[in-house]
Amino acid sequence: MTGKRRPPIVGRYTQEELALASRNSGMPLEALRYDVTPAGLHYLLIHFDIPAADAGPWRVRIDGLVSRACTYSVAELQRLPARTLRVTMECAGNGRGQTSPRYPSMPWLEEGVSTAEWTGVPLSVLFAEIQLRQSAQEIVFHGADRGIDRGIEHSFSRSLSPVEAMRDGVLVAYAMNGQPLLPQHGAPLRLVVPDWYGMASVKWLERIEVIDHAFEGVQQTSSYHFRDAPGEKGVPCTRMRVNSLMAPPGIPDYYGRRRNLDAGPVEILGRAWSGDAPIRRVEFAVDGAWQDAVLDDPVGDHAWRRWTVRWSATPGTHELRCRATDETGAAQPLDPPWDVTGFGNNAAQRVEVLVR
Ligand SMILES: Nc1nc2c(c(=O)[nH]1)N[C@H]1C(S)=C(S)[C@@H](COP(=O)(O)O)O[C@H]1N2
Ligand SMILES: [Mo]
Repeated sequence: MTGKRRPPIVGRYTQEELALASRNSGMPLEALRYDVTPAGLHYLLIHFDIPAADAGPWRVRIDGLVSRACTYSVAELQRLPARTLRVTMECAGNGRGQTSPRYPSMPWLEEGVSTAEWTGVPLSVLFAEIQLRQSAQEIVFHGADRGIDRGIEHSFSRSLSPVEAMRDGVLVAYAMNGQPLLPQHGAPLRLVVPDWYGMASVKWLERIEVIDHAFEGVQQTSSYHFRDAPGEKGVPCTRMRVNSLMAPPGIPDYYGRRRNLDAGPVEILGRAWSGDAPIRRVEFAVDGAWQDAVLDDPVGDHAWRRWTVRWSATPGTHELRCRATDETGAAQPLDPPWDVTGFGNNAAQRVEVLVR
């Protein structure tokens, strides 16, 4: 399934981008102060409409190439062994709004990332009782939300290989930060795939289907690929690239959100994450002069790492930046990496400040 791709945009934002940006809120960067993002501040990405869903009658069906098909209610899942995991989730399109030309889609600047504590049943626990048939090749996770993209009507569905799906930490989650899932985060059930970009964590999960071929849904083969040129097959988006953000210091100007602060010592706080490996290093720059930030101890295998740096702010206009490196040696680029549909922009953040 391919469908028609939209032509790129240079310059002013469109009415359609504004409508998407109003529906899909980002995490305000001052919320970087929280280890776990309060549920109401967690970023949102909803392709279609939030489906009407009552936890009581909701069932998730497991079928296809399995030893026996079965369905679970939310209450039945809650009686199985549970696991709670702190997971940093980032939208693969985060940073798209800072690329040019940009693909017409959700125009995130940099705020499409958050961390939550998800509770649910490990998928490996569910599949301990249901065997995959020999011919099983992929496991498809179907959401209940439906819409049209590039002229093709579909439900939001994504697949994983059995090895990825059974990986430690992959959950069918029914709670977020200790509360039942909110409607916008997939109530009553969603998949949570730690370390991967957010599109893998299918919300409003109603069916888990085991198939004997490569799944070719719109959200699998047409979208969520890194592509250098239109028409290329591309490379699937999977794990989150190394990335970091700082909470902009000082106070903002209302309309431009430019930062103002007083001269003198200031502590800058931020977070760094990577879906590939632990964070090794975070650097911070004032006007292009880089120094190492101080890393806090890690707080989980799948969660962002807090960092701080002290800066003696001197009067004038300055550009602050931060950049992380993970244990594979991958570091954030200084300029946005090129991608046709604007995925994976992990360029080092820029914050302009006026010191008084
Ligand atoms: N069913 C369904 N699942 C979905 C989506 C969706 O639109 N429908 N959006 C995906 C994308 S692109 C992201 S980034 C995450 C966002 O999860 P959140 O809104 O809970 O932060 O959900 C993913 N799961
Ligand atoms: Mo996303």
